[in-house]
Amino acid sequence: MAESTNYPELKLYWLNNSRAQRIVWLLEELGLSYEVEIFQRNKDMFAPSELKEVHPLGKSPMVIVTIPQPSSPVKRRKLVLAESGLIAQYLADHFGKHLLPKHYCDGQEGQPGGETDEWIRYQYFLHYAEGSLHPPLLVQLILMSFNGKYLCGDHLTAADILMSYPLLEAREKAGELNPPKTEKWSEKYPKLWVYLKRLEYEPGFKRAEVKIKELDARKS
Ligand SMILES: N[C@@H](CCC(=O)N[C@@H](CS)C(=O)NCC(=O)O)C(=O)O
Repeated sequence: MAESTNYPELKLYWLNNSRAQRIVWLLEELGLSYEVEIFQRNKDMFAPSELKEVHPLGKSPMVIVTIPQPSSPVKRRKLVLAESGLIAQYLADHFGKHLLPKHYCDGQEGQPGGETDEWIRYQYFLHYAEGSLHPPLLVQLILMSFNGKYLCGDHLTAADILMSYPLLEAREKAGELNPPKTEKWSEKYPKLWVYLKRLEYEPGFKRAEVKIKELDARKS
């Protein structure tokens, strides 16, 4: 991110072993500089109550965006973003146009029904990642219904980043419950298997893995 003092400052409230991992990926993917405040889960696995001081939801991820507003009397606007979907949407809208599919078909800008299929898929997955359960079978069926490399076509979008966490976790859990089961995953969900491998090869994903290891090693 630009070093200019007129540029928004970003702070991620990160909890170990949590959905906040994918926001690390998103921030790395966008090449933004950001501060991280680290929270460790309590023994009961809940988040420490201090997170409620950031936002009443008290869960991670949360992001605070501080935007300089030199002409206003307050000088700075502070936005507290909770819910992964909102965070992903806000960051991609403002800092990551390359992570957005084309919004409207040519000549149909702003018209209901003028949206591209990719845009509708994008919106769907942004909401689906948290709004519904995400059984691997359903995602496998969705992936089989088109030939793109990613959920919304041939390019990575913020929707892939949001969906990565529940899907990778489901694959890991399948292995934990019954180790040979992950092998079966590749046969049972071949498209999903290839898709997840593709996500894991993304340079931004790899950068996020390094960053998450570093955050895990740091004490709050
Ligand atoms: N729908 C929220 C869910 C946030 C959430 O449940 N975060 C979990 C971590 S994966 C958490 O903070 N758990 C600790 C707690 O519930 O105390 C989102 O997508 O951001």
